[in-house]
Amino acid sequence: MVSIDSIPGVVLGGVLLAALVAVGYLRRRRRTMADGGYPTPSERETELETEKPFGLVRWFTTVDHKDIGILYIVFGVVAALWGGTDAMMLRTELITPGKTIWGTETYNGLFTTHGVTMIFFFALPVFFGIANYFLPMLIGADDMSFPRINAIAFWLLPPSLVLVRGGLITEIIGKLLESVGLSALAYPLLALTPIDMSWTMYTPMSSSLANPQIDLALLGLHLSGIATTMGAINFIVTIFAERADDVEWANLDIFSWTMLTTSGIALFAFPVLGSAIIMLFLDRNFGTTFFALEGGGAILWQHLFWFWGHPEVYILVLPAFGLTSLILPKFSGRKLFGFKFIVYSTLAIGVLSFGVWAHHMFTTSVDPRVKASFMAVSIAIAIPSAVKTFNWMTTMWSGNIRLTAPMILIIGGIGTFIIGGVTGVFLASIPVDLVFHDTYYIVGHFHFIIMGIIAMSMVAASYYWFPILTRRMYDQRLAQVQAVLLIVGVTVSFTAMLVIGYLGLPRRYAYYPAEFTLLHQVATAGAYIIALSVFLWIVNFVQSARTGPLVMDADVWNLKESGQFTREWQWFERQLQERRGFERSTPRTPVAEDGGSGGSSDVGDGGEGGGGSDGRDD
Ligand code: HEM
Ligand SMILES: [Cu+2]
Repeated sequence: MVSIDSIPGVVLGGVLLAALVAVGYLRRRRRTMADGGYPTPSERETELETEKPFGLVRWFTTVDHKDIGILYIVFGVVAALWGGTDAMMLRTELITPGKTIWGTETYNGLFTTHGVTMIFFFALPVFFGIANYFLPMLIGADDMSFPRINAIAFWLLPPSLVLVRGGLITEIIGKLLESVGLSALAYPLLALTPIDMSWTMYTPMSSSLANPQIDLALLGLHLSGIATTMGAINFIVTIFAERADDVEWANLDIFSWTMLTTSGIALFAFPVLGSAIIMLFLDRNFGTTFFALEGGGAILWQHLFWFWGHPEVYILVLPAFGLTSLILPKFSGRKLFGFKFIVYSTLAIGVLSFGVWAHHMFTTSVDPRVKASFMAVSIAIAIPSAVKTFNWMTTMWSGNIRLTAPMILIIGGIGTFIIGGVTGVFLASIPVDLVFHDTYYIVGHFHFIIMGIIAMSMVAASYYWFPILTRRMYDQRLAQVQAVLLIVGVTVSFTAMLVIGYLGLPRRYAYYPAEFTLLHQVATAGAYIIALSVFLWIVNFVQSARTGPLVMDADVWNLKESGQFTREWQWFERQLQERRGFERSTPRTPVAEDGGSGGSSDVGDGGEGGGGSDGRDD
């Protein structure tokens, strides 16, 4: 055994010193970074070219809202690809009625991890990322109110994703250990298999399954809930406290309004889920009886879960509404019609969303008179949603519509939202729900919203703000093709599911009667089209971010014409001007950051007239 005395003092001293130097170095680097507090005048001057640490250190230590926004978005996209792989595996299994590739156990694991990953780690993080990047700019703030909490909230997510999805990873590590003869170490790892209780985690199944991975997943979900709550508080405080002097409530932009409402809902919903998860954890491990028969029973879990679960769907869809309301007018050449009513309807949805949870429990033993009131509120919530839809249509009415990729996606999103919403109104009606409950109709319904307006508005935003994010332009033709493919894929896949459900096939089964084969194959074909479009989006995004034509004129979308050149674009214009000024006085070497050839065109042609519309042909 090596004892501490046997290590030479010089070595210990050296290690200690190296550690101190590293800490000091990091601290010195950090001092020059915006910490969102109160910058000194000299810091304010260098705001645009703030020095940041390089490489990984920068990304691990950043507290800048734009960097954190990008981290969130990248994380969300990675999670979506992982959850999307699950979806593709599910759909592939369903190509034939019997066993195609995966058996029932794997299938059960897949639809659970798919649902959990998409809901917790894709949809919300991406919106939080978009909001982190753009919301401070839209309201004229320097940063979020609590930049460090912002960073912590993000960094809780990767560990929670690993905790939730650990089963697969531990299985691989366990098998590896076993193969080199370390069975003792491998055994506990192999005991963790992917969770298969569905994303709703209904008791008694979730409380009685032996798999210890479920406990880890519960802890992971709890952690992600803490992260979301921290993020929500940050958005609320930022919108209240950091608005520029000329940003009143009356002219607060629509995306910030929806983020404010979403954060408000999250603030009340997530603690309930967090508590329920802890109760379930205690039931599983410490013999409490919250959800046992002699305690609250299985229905208690459903009440608590859906008290979070229904508001959650609005937490996800409100930012999508916000992006729709924000982007649509830009390509309609008109101001958003009925701004005030869109804000009011957002707030109305925020309040009503807490009064509808039991529509997920229409087939349970809940008192029928109680259910009837939930039916009434559920149908009522269609009204504010319809207000928005009609306002969007009116905004487009006799507008000067430009079918750019973001606009195609926004229109597609409105269309899918109408289908998802109308099928939802049917489900809100108790007699109809009794027929459709737990059939593919449900899967079709919520995917029209989730893969429809929610995913489409995200992709639309990625194109719309692409120049700000990368200072380059993407391939617009490819983007239009991608947009159309996404709309076609979603419509084909989930319409087929609505029909399958209408014919009465229950969901969550790996095997099904042969007469559904054709419809299932159509749904799978649609899913492959979606996958293709996602692939094209990634290719276009990554490739254009590296080598796309540089943007010279901040008014990429001709927004000045219709008086909609909003704050984030003005910020972008200042950035471009700064850079050009900077570049004129300091000639750049060819290895400068834009990378050789691209860099020179940045300085060339004296700016204004030339660029901006590179590659813009529609
Ligand atoms: C390519 C896109 C997608 C495809 C093909 C797809 C497909 C599926 C399939 C086949 C199921 C299982 C249905 C069953 O077995 O009963 C499912 C369930 C689910 N999906 Fe997706 N999905 C996609 C995208 C998404 C997205 C983006 C989200 C969320 C933001 C999402 C959330 C869910 C949820 C919550 C469930 C319910 C899981 C359950 O029933 O326990 N999906 N999806
Ligand atoms: Cu609901």
